[in-house]
Amino acid sequence: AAAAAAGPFSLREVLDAFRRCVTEQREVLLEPYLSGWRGLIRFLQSLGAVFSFISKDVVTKVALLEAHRQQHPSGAFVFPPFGVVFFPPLTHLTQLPFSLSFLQSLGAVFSFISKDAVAKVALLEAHRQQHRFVSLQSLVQHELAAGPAALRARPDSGCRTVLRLHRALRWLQLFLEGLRSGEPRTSVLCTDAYNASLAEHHPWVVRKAATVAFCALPSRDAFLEIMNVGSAEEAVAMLGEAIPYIGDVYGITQELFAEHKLLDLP
Ligand code: 1Q0
Repeated sequence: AAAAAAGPFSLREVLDAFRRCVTEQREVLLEPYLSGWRGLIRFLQSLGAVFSFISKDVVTKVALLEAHRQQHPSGAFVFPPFGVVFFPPLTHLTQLPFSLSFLQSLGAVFSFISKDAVAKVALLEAHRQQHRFVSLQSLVQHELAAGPAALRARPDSGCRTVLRLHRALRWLQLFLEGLRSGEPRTSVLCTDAYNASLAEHHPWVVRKAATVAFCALPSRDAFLEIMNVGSAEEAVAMLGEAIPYIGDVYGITQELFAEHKLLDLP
């Protein structure tokens, strides 16, 4: 597990983890479930790192330009490339810091999402070790034993935490299906997947922030490359293999939570 935690993201690892999840008795094993999530989080962290790398670079350039500007206070400076890519359109040097803070806030959104996922995985890992839960079913059974009211009142229950990841897993399934379908605009794929899954559970401000951040996602080709499984064709083939396993884990969890009326845990 320690070795698996290092190194770059690989879709194969995530696929293997979700494949190991479901037993013949249709139980969802917690250990591979959490490893699958750890693999996904690594991917998300690398996105956050890209943004913070870019914004650090821009910070030094802004400082340099700011020094120039102060030396020549009257000089208007046109920056078409930034103006095209970022809002607000940049036509004057004094606007540069605003574009920069936009870039930094994108990085912040991605690191916010990954911090939330990291915290949830860590909480579940602690529950798993403390009670030696093997499966999701045993976790649910154990927490329900105290009664549904007590479970609903707990902000740190394993069940409500799994439910958050479960909804995000649906997003992942839809997003990966979209990538496989060939649609080149990842921001559209991601937004559609989000609107059909997580969005209804998030407050307005989170929905807006997420939707803006999605516009900055890498291209489809870049995604297929980041998967680290070879050519674009091989990546698409592996997606075809991975999606049913993720769908299976999602479906079993959905049924389990519906059966115990846990789908709306606060
Ligand atoms: C690829 C781009 C990643 C986009 C991730 C999409 C998810 C958007 C999430 C929106 C913001 C969520 C911020 C947290 C809000 C929490 O309040 C919320 C509720 O929790 P609570 O405790 O307050 O009730 N938390 C959640 O809803 C959980 C969200 C977890 C999101 C985990 C997303 C993991 C994504 C991994 C990246 C996988 C990309 C795989 C692509 C593979 C192809 C190379």
